[in-house]
Amino acid sequence: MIKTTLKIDGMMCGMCEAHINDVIRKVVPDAKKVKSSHTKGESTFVSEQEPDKEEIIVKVAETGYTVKSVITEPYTKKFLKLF
Ligand SMILES: [Cu+2]
Repeated sequence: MIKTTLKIDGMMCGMCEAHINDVIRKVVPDAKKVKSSHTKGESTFVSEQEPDKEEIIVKVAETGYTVKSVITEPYTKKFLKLF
């Protein structure tokens, strides 16, 4: 699993967040935990494969926003062990 963090310019409200989430789901059909925050200027999601960064940047730009950076990192579920 890969966690992707997008730094995005131009999100102003919840509608913008929804637009970005829609773009992410279209470009990365298996994306899970899709979340966007206009206050942080950031979107995150988790997917099985490394996403196509170029396509995300292009599609987000077509929607009217600017991707400033794309960061991917291994996603590991955190387990809380109770004994
Ligand atoms: Cu908005």
